[in-house]
Amino acid sequence: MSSAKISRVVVTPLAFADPPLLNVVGVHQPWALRAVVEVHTDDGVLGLGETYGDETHLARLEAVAARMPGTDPYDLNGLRRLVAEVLATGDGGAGASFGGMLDVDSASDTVFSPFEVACLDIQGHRAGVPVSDLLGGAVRDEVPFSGYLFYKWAGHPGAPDDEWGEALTPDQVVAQARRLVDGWGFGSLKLKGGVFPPDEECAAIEALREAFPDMPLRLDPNGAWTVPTSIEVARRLDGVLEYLEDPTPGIEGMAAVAAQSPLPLATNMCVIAMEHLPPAIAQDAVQVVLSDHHLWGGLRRSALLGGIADTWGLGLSMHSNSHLGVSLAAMVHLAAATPNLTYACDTHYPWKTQDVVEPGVLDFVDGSVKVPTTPGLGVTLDRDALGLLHEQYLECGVRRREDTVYMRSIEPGFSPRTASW
Ligand code: GKR
Ligand code: MG
Repeated sequence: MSSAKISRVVVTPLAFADPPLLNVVGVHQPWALRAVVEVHTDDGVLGLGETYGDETHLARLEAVAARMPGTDPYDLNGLRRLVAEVLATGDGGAGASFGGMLDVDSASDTVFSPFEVACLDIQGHRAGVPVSDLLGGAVRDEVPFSGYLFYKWAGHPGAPDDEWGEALTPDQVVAQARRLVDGWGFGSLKLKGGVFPPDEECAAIEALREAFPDMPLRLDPNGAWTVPTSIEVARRLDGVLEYLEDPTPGIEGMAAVAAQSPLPLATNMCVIAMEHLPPAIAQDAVQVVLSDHHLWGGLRRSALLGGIADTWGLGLSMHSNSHLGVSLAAMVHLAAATPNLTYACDTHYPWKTQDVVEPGVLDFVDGSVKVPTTPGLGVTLDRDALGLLHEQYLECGVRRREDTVYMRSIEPGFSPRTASW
């Protein structure tokens, strides 16, 4: 037992402007939702966490937050039990779904995660050490990220064009890549596919290869293709991609592709919880797993995933969703302290124009973020920005991520393209 007790927990839902980024299930809404969790202790320490902001998730976060005062910020096993107890009595259904693409059977990992991160932030502040030290120590001083390319419209329908402009053709994708490489220094690139027929997306990758001869490249159609199409693409892009991410849905489908693919397959869709690892490993369905502390139950469980991946000879990369600086800080500490996380991590960070942490700490230099060495996560909440993004949440009317619903408001006949090419 430590001497500190949790005195107060505040969950603040936030909305920040998001461009019309296209994917297999539709298009990003004008507002992306997140929630920032503040855990305060009776000795005046504040810990931060960040997670999804969908309303079902928020209700669960609130229910846990209400039960945390009086508990010990070092007792993470107790926190896990508390989350399980609260979820067992809740009425929001057992599972969790975010954006129509990521579905998990149990919400306990996603609900636990931001509180665990906040408790680790507290522990770091009290001990005077960075969170990476609590995870075993940083094995790298900076964490490389990949530039995340999206097909996109010039602007949201009815709104002025955004600063990125349209990206629907291979040339426009290359122009977007130049902007990401020139502005942030990224040394690898990932294209979000599943938007156009595979031949067009392969052409975009080939155009990127020509424009950036030495750049590691990835393509992720979020399960848009059948098994035969996936094998065809893998053969076409052999020697061009460092890995092909989720070409087809499901562990069995991925195993059928992997059996004939010259390229390694990666996933953040068919292996997204511990229970998916045994069947995926048994079938050799994937060669690279994308970790994500928001989904896998926090930083310590994600570190455990790193150990499992290492034991079974799986590569390890990191997944991202639209996020703010508290999440980025946690991702950086985790990646720094995970020796076998050797692929550049994904991040949506360049796509946002607003943040809730004070600037400076998480700047990208040569595509990497320096691991903060100050106590805890190393980031400070900007209270004015938090207030503004909360006001935006109250005003915007978006209460859950619904890429398909939004797309149908623009193209009424739209259907998600899962396994459709
Ligand atoms: O932001 O549209 C998006 C992405 O497609 C995201 O939702 C995915 O979860 O980035 C993710 C991925 O790698 O699949
Ligand atoms: Mg993916």
